[in-house]
Amino acid sequence: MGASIPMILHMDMDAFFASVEQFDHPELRGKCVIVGTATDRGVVTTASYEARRFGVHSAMPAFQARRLCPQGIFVPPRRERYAEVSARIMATLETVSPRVEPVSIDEAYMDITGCGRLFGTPDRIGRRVKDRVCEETGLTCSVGIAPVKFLAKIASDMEKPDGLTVICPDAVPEVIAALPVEKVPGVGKTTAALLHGLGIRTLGDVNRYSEGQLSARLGKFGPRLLRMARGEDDSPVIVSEESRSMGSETTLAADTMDPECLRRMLLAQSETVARRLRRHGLRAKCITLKLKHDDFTQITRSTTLACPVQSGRAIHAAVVELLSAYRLPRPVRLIGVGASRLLPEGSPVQQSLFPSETAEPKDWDQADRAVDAIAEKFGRDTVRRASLIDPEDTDGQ
Ligand code: TTP
Ligand code: MG
Repeated sequence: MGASIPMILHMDMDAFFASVEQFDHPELRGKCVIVGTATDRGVVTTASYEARRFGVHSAMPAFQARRLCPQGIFVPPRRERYAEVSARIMATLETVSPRVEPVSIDEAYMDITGCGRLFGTPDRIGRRVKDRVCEETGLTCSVGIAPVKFLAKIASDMEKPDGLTVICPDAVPEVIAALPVEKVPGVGKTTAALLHGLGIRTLGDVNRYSEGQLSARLGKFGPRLLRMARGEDDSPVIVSEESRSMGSETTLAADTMDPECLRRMLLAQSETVARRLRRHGLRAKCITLKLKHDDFTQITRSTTLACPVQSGRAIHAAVVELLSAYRLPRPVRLIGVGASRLLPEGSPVQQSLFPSETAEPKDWDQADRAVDAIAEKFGRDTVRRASLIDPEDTDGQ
């Protein structure tokens, strides 16, 4: 397939919450896992594929799931953990193509147009995405690839779980002709019933109606449905900078030009950002300094590091260098550190030929991890960098 043909990839994790539970608790693997609270009013958030065989599914009342699958093991949801794994998945996708649009906790679109030169056929790109996600998280996902977004989403659902479906441009008319309307995004129960009433069973059947006829019955969705029936969908993959960065910023108690005070603020913020990176299993390649002056003018300065980092010390070194290179024209009101171009910590790191101040030796990693472990056990304030301890704190101790 040529590089100029648009290709969109849709990735959706398999039984996401349940798979994370099975990964974290090996004794649950191969079992009927139902994520949700088992109370009378509880609802199933998702179920492992083992439990789905008994008819258990998302949004089902817990009592009904229990009746259908008495051997089902109920596990209460741990949303923070799922968000953590999700961040790691999204960062992993960005190692394949930077054009990633996360759309929910467990799914994302990627624009892989032109990736062929680097990674080969769509099939090989899809395989690579699945392999990388599995290497990073131990979980399986399903991938669909098609020339437009809505077909990529439909494709990722076709061979779930652990699926990989590629719809080549040539195959689009055939897929549309056979696609039950219930599978089309935006077609719920009511719309499906209405379409069935018109004798429309597959997306291909929609082509028998004019835009006017469809609008009269379906409102604004009519023309959209007709475009999909023709294989058209011009919705782009939207890459948001926000989802690809982490930051910490503080408005100062009093405006200042004192570099020592600013460096100290940056150290605490660098530690915060570093801790979040480590918690999410990520490293950052780009560090940004943000300053707002007392007149509300704002500047940002960024640096790209040779070696992606996740330690507070390395982030601080980079951001202090940015601060030193900037001549403060007036007092500072707000200061912040940002980390972007995030990579999963397992991804291969290109070794720097010229070790710089911001290179991150292994022993820093180990020290940081030890600090994280203590902080997790005894609370964040039990361990702090010496330069962040206010001398008055230690008085009389
Ligand atoms: P889905 O991707 O819809 O479902 P899934 O990943 O569990 O299963 P699969 O994709 O293999 O069919 O949703 C992702 C997660 O979102 C899911 O694991 C749990 C959560 N979720 C809810 O909390 N409530 C819901 O009603 C749905 C559908 C999902
Ligand atoms: Mg899913």
